Amino acid sequence: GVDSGILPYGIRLFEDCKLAAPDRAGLYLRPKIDLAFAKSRVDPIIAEVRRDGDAAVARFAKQFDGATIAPDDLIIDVASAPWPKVEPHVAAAIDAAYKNVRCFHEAQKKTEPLCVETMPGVQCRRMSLPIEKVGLYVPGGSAVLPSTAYMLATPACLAGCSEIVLATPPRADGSICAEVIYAAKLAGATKILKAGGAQAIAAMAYGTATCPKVHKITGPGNQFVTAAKMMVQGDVEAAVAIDMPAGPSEQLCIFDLESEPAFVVADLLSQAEHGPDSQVVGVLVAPKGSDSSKYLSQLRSEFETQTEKLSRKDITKQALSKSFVIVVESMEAGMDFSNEYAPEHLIVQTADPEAYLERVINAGSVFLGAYSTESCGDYASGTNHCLPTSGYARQYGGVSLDSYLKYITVQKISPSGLQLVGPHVEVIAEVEGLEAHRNAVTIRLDRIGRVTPSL
Ligand code: HSO
Ligand code: ZN
Repeated sequence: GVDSGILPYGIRLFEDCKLAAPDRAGLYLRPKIDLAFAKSRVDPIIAEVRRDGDAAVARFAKQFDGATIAPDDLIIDVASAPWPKVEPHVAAAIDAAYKNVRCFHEAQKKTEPLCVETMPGVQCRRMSLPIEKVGLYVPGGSAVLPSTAYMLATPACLAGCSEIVLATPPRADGSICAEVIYAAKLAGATKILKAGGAQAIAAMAYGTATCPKVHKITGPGNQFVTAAKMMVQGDVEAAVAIDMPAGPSEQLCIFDLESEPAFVVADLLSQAEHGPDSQVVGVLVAPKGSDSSKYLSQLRSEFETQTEKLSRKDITKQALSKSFVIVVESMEAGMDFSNEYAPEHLIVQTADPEAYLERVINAGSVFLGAYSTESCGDYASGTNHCLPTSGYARQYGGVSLDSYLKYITVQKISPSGLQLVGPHVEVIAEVEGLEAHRNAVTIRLDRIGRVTPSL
């Protein structure tokens, strides 16, 4: 790769046609995160919460958040809590966003339960049931995220979960941000746990005197939250599921020499500002023989003018120093690169983006066209913003209604159905040497008779 210094803030620049395969493969990797270190830090926290329950959670609130909270005051019962004071225009915006998110997730309900007759008299069904108790993690830290509260709670509530515990770190005065409480109440969370980090994950996974034990934990978080989620998922005593491992936010934006440079840069910066470990990737489609140098210098000046105005410019610049732009010769090559990288967000800012949708293999969420900015998906268009990062878009989709459902199967076999399927069961049971299995069929067929006599 070449570091030509054309782009600012240490954003690297590569030309696809000049990359050796191993170097290109290196670009598919994310900035390294030391999860082993995170695990070594969270292990004792989880152990302490298991041992001391609420008292430990309160101690960690003091230690990590600087908040003094009594052990019996860690939970807010959302239904009986008053509506918090939120500025009217903020409440109106959250209401509108919630309405769209609810509308899109409600449409994910499958109206018809699945029912198939595999043989006459052999009926197989599948139905969905809510996971009874779920835990949602809403990060605090450098930004307050009411949007994550409604992104997680809305599908949980629509799915019909009866206990929806939303954990979020308290502020130093022990309080929870009013907008987060507002969003939690609007979207149907039942409890707010005033705790963050590994201690929140442990409290929800094992339960404490005040925090109900949940069966699944969803939501993003820093490396310690992620490590804790992975630890409790691996503990059979917790018997808890998680949505997916989460890493820093990321975005891959495909654009060409006709794309508006100001829009491209604005989108990339919107993800870079999330955190110092965020990574953004620009993929510039410039056919062989075209001159991209003028376009790249426009990108440069957009990066400079837009970044310097940001209040989070320090965080943003750190993320940009881990980011890069790659010039490819065709849209196909751009899509191939994106599929290998498997971005959390894929933005396609070229003409006729719809034509390339069918080429998407790996991406968490796709944004088509110059006006489908990622911020809309992050907040208000209706899609969920809890999405697979770190290349997990290869095997996971984002949070959806399904995240809070489990599918169970049902069957009903009539006597004539048993006459059809039973003889096959007898044979396979015999192959497996499981006589009692075979007997369970034989005892019945001996009673009702066989259609075709057994051999
Ligand atoms: N882009 C984030 C979600 C978010 N953005 C929350 C703003 N607030 C997910 O990667
Ligand atoms: Zn975002």
